[in-house]
Amino acid sequence: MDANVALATPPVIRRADYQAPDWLVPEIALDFALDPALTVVKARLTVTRNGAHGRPLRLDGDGLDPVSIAVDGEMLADAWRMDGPVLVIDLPGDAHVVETEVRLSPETNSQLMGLYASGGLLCTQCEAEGFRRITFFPDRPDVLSRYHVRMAADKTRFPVLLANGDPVAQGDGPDGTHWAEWHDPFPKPCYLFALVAGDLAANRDHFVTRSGRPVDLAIWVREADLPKTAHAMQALKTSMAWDERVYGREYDLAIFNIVAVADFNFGAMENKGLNIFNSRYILADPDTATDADFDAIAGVVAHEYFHNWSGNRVTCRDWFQLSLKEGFTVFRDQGFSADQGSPAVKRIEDVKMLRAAQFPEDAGPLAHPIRPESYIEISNFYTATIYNKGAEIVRMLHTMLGAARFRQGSDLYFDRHDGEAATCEDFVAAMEDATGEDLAQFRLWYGQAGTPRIRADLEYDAPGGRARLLLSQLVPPTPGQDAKQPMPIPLRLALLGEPSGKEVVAEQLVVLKDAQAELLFEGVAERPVLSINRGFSAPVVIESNRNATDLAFLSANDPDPFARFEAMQQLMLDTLVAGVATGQVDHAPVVEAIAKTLADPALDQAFIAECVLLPSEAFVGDQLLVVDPDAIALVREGLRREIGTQLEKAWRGAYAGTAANHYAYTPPAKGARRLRTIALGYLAVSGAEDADDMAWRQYIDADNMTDRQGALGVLANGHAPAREKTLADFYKRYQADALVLDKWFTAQALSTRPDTVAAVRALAAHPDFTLANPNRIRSLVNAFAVNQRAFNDVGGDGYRFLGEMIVAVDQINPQTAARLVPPLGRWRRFEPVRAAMMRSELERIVAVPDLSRDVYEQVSKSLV
Ligand code: 0A1
Ligand code: ZN
Repeated sequence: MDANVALATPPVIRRADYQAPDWLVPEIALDFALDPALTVVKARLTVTRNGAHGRPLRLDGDGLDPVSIAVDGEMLADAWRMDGPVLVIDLPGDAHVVETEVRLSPETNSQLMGLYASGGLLCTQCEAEGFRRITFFPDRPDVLSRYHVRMAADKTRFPVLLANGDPVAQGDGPDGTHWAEWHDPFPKPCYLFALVAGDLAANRDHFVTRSGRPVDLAIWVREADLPKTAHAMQALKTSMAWDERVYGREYDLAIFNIVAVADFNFGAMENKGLNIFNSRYILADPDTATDADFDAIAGVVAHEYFHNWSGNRVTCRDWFQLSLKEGFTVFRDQGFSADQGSPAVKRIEDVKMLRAAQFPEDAGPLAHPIRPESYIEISNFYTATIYNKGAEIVRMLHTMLGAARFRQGSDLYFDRHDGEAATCEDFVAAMEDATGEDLAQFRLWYGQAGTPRIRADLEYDAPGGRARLLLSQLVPPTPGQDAKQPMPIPLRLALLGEPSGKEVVAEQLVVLKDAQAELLFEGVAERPVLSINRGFSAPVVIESNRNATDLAFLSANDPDPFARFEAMQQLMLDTLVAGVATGQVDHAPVVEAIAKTLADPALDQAFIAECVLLPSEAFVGDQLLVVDPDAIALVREGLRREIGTQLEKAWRGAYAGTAANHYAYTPPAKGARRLRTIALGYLAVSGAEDADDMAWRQYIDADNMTDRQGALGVLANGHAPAREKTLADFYKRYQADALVLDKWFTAQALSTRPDTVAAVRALAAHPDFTLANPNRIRSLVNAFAVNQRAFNDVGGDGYRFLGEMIVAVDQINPQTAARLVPPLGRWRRFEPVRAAMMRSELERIVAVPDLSRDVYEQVSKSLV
């Protein structure tokens, strides 16, 4: 058995082994005879030898059988061979034309990589390595080609035929078919190739670039969904203008198409001139999409659009450089979203996301630097570390250089590498060359994994009017990296005088470069309180000697909104952690701080809403050496109840003050809706008799999905008769709308009720549940796995359920299955009984024969 496992162990790809491609492909012509059951793909590659070597041409394939192969017009009989899935051809000269033909079956492609069928459409997904499932090709991002695409299909079933670039010709063919030709003038790596065929309708619009070039915009959806595309279109136009203004980047083709598909592994894909989206990031109207959905749509539309420069015009040399395009593009979309609404609230949301998804990754068995050293399956590296920590690292450059110099750096990067496949090193070098800043030590951020812990202790000598700040940093060990070097940590900090609330030391940017540092401040006339890592200037954990009084003071007085939120979070966290450790919870400081925040007329409701929420059970667990989910739930629930009961009047006031009026998608109206449901949640835990009734009224009277889903979420946690009534009504109303039905599954999967595991098992057998649709899997299974109580149910059935799902989904869609593994991978952090159950679930999975590389990598690494 061990020998078999060793034999079957998939190869490890290493960054250090990078070699330039042996052969380049400057031109490719593709010809598709499209049919869901049997599609014929003919490819014509112009290949040129790259450098002086005698090596053969190696073309990647995955599940492909060559039907025919020709070189320079001659059919080859024996000058080719298969090396596993790779087609190897010996070529005598330095330039040749290679033609291949393969057959595909899109309708049975359940992995959703390559060419596949979704709801009657045919579409492609090629990033990272899906193009090799369509045709034989050197499937690596540093081979850039000009694409000519011809496709033919049945005209009735597939009236719309789209590919990258510009349409150049179209016409009718035999037997009810028609055809179209597209040409993309920009050389691109094959992961950016796309085509779509189907019965689609377009929301069309228009944009004129700042240099006066007209661009036709179209969002393609099923005809019935057209009314739900207005928000995405608005976001597209706004992001095009934003990228011109903030980064000086203009769009470069005459057409920009977006297509929405129902079955999609990730969020969306930036194929050149033809973005393909998971429909959940396009379709929205107030009745079916929440405020969070609207925000996410704008963010993802912007993200994919911004990739046209950060990803497409300048692409990645190899997949180890993935964060070059993803981290930078997330930073860009975060800036865009911040500019559309409240920058402070956006920053809070981004940091919460980082803490929920990336910090645990950085602290667990799958930790990796933003530029990894090795992988088994690259799809597993589309992680919160590559994306969100990657964005934080770009943000630190922005903070240290300042906006103007950062812009000089990004201009130089785009100019220097336009049309090239670049590296993270190229990005840092451009920042350095444009600004003269020495970024030698900063490069450590690209190679070292783990979240740095910063110790910050402030001492005050009152008679001398002196304050001394002792700073130190520790980058914890991570798999394969035992010893770490100190990194530059940019900390925006100030000292606030207590009680005046004035800055006794004005804000400054301190870059902690060494393991330890000491800062002295003179002339400090008032007791100072430390405000540090303002705006979350570095993605680190801060530990300090600030007590509950200091934190409460900051939560009421810090002029930096993020720091103010953060002080409240830290106060809550300290209270909860102490509660778990001692069994005693001192509610008063938290209750009082929340009361003050609720009553502060200077604060907007969206910001208040963020401040008054307790940190999640998962985040509390992340602070502890040994996680006991029952203890955490008990203490947190107790604190929630106190906040609800003691502040009942304030919550009623907040609820009344945010009473539903006519729906508008504006920052104040969004803030009101958010605070309203939070107030309802506190009233519900306080045991207020009318809370269930209020929730039902909110649900039934709502003129928007935010209020409706909010009320459903509150009711889902309880046992009131209104719960079943609401769930049944929701199902009946939205049964036909897959994206809304996902919310029905999620509301139940997130319930804090003790019977949730059984309920989720029953939902997995519901006729509307399917493993064929990734959104539906995520709505139930991924949601369940973040539900700390149900997933960690002490009987162990939550772990078993997830294990069963991983194995079942792996047969259909390995990428989606692999994304279910990390919650089990956290086993080491749990108390021994649960740790043993989680571990044995992973062992059961790894013993399953024919596991995908995707799941194998995640499970085997989680067991080490
Ligand atoms: N580049 C895309 C993410 C993406 C990656 C892989 C995919 O394959 C299923 C799909 C999308 C982005 O950052 O938006
Ligand atoms: Zn991206």
